[in-house]
Order: sequence, then C-alpha cells, then structure tokens
Amino acid sequence: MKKTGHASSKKTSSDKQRSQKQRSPASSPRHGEYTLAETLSQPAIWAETVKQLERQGTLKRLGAVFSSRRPWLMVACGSSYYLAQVVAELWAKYFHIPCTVVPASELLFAPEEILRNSGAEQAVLISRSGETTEVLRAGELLQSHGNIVTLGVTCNTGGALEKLCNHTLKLPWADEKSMVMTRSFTAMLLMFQRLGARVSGNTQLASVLDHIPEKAQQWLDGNADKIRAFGAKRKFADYVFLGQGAHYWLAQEAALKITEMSSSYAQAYYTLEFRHGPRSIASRDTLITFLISDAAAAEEALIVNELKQLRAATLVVANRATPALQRCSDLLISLDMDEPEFARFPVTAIPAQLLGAAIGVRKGLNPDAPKNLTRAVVLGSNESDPIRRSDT
Ligand code: F1P
Repeated sequence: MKKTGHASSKKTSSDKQRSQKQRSPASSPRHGEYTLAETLSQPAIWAETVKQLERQGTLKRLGAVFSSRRPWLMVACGSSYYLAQVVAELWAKYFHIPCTVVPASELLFAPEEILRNSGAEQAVLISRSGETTEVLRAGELLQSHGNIVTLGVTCNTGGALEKLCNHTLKLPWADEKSMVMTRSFTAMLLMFQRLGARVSGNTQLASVLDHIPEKAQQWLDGNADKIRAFGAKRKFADYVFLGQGAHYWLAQEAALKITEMSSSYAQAYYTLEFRHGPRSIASRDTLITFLISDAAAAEEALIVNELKQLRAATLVVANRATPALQRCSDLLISLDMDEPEFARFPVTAIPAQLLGAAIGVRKGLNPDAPKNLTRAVVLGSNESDPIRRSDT
C-alpha cells in the first residue's frame, strides 16, 4: 500500500516557476539568477514546508509506521548523500536513532555486507529529482528484501522513486529551477529534523525549530550581501571547508556547492584533521571557511588564528562573534540566534550557497546550469549499465 504526502492542489511556487519557464528568450535569466532567488527564498520555503507537513498530517502518519528503535539505512547521491549524513548525525546525537548512511552506489556493489552490518529494518531513499538511477536501483534492491520498509523523500511529484517505496514524502514547493540543490537541501533537512523528533517522541526539541524561518529571514537580510560581496571580490586557488560533528557534513556539502557553482577546487575536512597534512596548502591563495560548532568552538578559534598566521584567508560562520574570532577572520558571519545548535544547522548551510554563486558569476559561469552537470544522473538501461556487482 503506497502512501504519499504531496503538495495541495493550490498554485505552488513550483507551478509559478513552471510558468516562468515559458519566459520569452529576451527575458532569459542572468547567470545565477535562479540559484540566488532560490537561496534567498529558503526562509519562506521552510515555513511552507512546516505548513504542508502539518496540513497533510505527514509526520503523524509516518510516525505511526517508522520507529526510532529499529535500525535505519539512508541511501542517496551527491548533495542528498551529504544531507543524509547530516540527518544521521543529528538523529544519533539528539534522538539516539541508529542510522547508517551509504551512497547508493555502495549499496549496489556491496548489498549483503551493508544490509548485514547495518541491520537495517527501515530505509530512506533521498533524491530531489526522484530520477537518479543509482537511487532507483537501490530502491529495486531494497524492494527485493521484503523485510525492509522504505520511505522515499523527493521534491518531484512525478519521479520514478515513488513506485519503488512503501511510503513517499514529497516537497515539490522546495524544488529548484537551478540544477544546483540549495533550498531542497535545507527544506528536506528541516523535515528530517521534525521526523526524527516525531518518531522518537521528542516533540519538545522540534519546537525550537518553530521560529527559525523568520529568524533566518532577518539573518539573510543582514548578511546575504556581505557574503556575496566577499565571494565576488577575490578569486582563490583553493577553497577549504572545515567542521566537526554534523558540521563536517555541512562542510562537505559546502565544498560541493563551490565546486558545482563555480567549477573551483574545494575540499572539506574535520577541522582538527586539517592540521594532519592538508594544512600544507594554507596560503594567501586559499580561502578557509570554518563552520564553528558549540562543542569545538574554543579549539576551532585557535586553528582560525593559526591559519591566519599562515596568510590564509579566513571566513568564519559562528553563532556568536567573539573578539578572538573577530581578530583572525577576513569575514566573520554570526547567526546570533538564541536557539540551540540543533535548530541552526539549516541556516549554517546558507553561506556556502551564496559564496558559491558569487564566485561562479565572478568567474563568468552560470551557477544555474553548471558545466558538465545534469540535474539528475540518469544512467543507461539495465542490461547496458555497469551498476551491478560482478559476482551477483
Ligand atoms: C543528486 C545529484 C545532485 C547534484 C546534481 C546531480 O540528485 O547528485 O546532488 O547536485 O544535481 O544529482 P538527486 O538524486 O537528489 O536528484
């Protein structure tokens, strides 16, 4: 029995965007126009996500099917894979939910090991497009293991993913016209934060998310231009993103944004791991962005200073500005939110989205349609494509 949560019939932002698609060639968008508009629309999209989930009773329904006690497996690709890793870290830390995350390709090449080691009884397949071949193949594989209940999460109401999952949660209002994921990433993140609270019965923690859309709007109004101007001002040879805990996976997503939007080389590390070798690249041609976490803030501030001494450019994203951070940041972006760190993760994802788009446009590229990329990675037909383990 397939159950779906999908947008109401009223004209959603996706419908409005579709009507935009018919825009005359004369009004073709400027480079990065869609990406910027979608990035700046995130607070409104987050509010719409909460409204739609409430209206459709989606979390209540899924909360009756899925459990915080039985092991989960999350399967995705690209930005959706990094999203799944952020979710698994938050679910483990705040809700003690056991969750393994793998790229879809890994499940296809080592299905028995992954299913045995994870003990998965519940699986989530995340795909904004709902068309990524590796994810669909993973869905087919999980279908053949009848004892695993599956949830598909997508922003495409008509994607192939839905046919392969027992349940599907759709967020079409969060989809992008840009090829690059921005608001779909954070809207799905917010949904998973609420889903984790729901299945673990910790609805009190979900309530700290309630005011994030309006606080994020205020924060964007005061910081978006600063970040964009910083990205447009100077090109760097290397972009590094550092974070601890779940921030490490936001750092991975940040690096992917820079690479996709500006065809630049970007790397991500656990902050303290950077000393163990990668530090050798620090120079005036390197921009190092720190996603400061509550637990590691004091130590991370020392590293910001250390790398400033090595003449690296430093961009610091922290909840509160401190004199120490002020002294060694070329740009210090503070969220200044009273909410606990749990509520701040979606906002922390935004600076790299703005930075990547600004760098891409400065380089004369179009972040809306990055070179060499497609909106979804759709591979050949079954018999021709190599995604099969040689011994199966
Ligand atoms: C996954 C993905 C995107 C990436 C590009 C290609 O898409 O890897 O993360 O930015 O668009 O596809 P999906 O499975 O989430 O649709």
